[in-house]
Amino acid sequence: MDYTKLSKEISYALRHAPWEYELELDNEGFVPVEQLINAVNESGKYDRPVALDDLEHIIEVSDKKRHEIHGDKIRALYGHSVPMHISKEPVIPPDILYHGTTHKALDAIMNDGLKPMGRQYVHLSVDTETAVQVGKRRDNDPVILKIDALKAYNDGVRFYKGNDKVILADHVPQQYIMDEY
Ligand code: HQG
Repeated sequence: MDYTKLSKEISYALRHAPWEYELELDNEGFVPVEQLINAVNESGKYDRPVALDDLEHIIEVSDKKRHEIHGDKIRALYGHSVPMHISKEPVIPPDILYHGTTHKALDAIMNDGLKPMGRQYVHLSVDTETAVQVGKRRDNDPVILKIDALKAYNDGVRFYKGNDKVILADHVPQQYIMDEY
């Protein structure tokens, strides 16, 4: 079983294109696990049928907690771009959060703040290691921005739970982007 391929396909289905799998997300992004498994198995692109154990295995061994099984349902914890709004649990952020990005995006970010771009939320990291990992997807030497998160929260910016390393926000105005770490 190619678990990387399966994890990517699940993320694609649950974050970006549930309709391609005839899935309907509820307002927190959940779908019945059984429906997801059946949909993935229809393509027959794995060396054997995908089972619940495989999804549990991916969640357990992954370096990032991308998905969550709750009862008989599964969801992506962050990363959504679907048109329907996925509601996330509000949280009070820590004092400081980080965001790893590219040198290319820096001027625009310093002008407009952090915007969700193609996704529903801005993705922030709880530590610099995670931010570096995020930034390295697009820039070998990423820019790590330091966010004055608690101040932003106290001024009315809303934050939400992603996973233990990722916190989401609607928009982070540029005055809360303190400096490069
Ligand atoms: C940038 C992955 C111009 C932003 C990661 C980022 C994460 C702006 C890009 C998760 C901007 C959006 C999300 C502005 C922000 N002008 N560019 N005003 N504001 N940007 O992929 O945070 O492995 O949508 O800096 O690890 O990179 O898939 O967001 O570079 O946790 O599980 O616009 O996805 O997780 O890119 O990544 P993305 P992201 P997975």
